[in-house]
Amino acid sequence: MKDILTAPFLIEMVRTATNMYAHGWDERNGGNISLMLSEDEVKEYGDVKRVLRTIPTGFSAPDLDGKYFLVTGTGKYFKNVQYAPDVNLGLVKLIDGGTNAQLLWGFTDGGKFTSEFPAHMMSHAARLKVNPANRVVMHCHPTNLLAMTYVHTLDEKAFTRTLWQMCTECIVVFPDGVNVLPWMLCGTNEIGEATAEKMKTARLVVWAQHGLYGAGVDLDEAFGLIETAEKAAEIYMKIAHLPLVNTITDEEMHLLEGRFGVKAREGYLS
Ligand code: 2HA
Ligand code: ZN
Repeated sequence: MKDILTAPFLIEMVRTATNMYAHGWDERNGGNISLMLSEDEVKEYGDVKRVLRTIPTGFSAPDLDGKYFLVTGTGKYFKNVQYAPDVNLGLVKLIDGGTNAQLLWGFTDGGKFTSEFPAHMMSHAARLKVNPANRVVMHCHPTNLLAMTYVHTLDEKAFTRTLWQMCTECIVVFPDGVNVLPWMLCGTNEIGEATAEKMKTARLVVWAQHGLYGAGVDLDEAFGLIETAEKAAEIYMKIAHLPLVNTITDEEMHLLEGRFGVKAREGYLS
């Protein structure tokens, strides 16, 4: 059996959490990541039959029954993941229709998965229906996107169009746009269900006055989506109070669609 600390998925998870912290998106215990793994990936690195603890999830997710997730722990700091991955991360398998999670590795201090586990699992289920290759859900508190939710309308089309107009690459990276939830109480099944609903039509979901969710086929895609949207929000926060002289026109957006083979969200361009 190989040491799980040498597993490429674990190394990439640690690097990603570290990088997100370095970007200032995950102060204190802010943010959480979940990465879906196959039994084949997991079994090389541990005994998948040896259950350390069984933890109730507080929700059901029948579509995810039997799936494995590497996930950040509740109350844990991204800053510390690289120094103690076995304390700050856990590997769980969902059973009983997703109502229970078997802990197979990690959370060695007696901890458990993130308080946002419902939003993560429900989002995984939603994204898998859109793209069976989806593996990652990522939540964080990117400074400029958060700031933007205080000064910009939360209308999804308007919010998306503003971000697209801030950098040429935006429409190429997230042609599906960003969906937006109003402020809601975090850590609940309700915000989980609302997030999953929004994940049906976009890989980025803003939580107003809180942060952002991103989904992707791997950690790089989810990180890159968030990075690109946050960059656009940074430009917006630098220029929002200044007279706008130039922009990227819808005609130019259509040129980008053609050049990069992407299709902007239906009805979002004129
Ligand atoms: O886990 O970011 O939304 C800390 C959070 C909760
Ligand atoms: Zn948060």
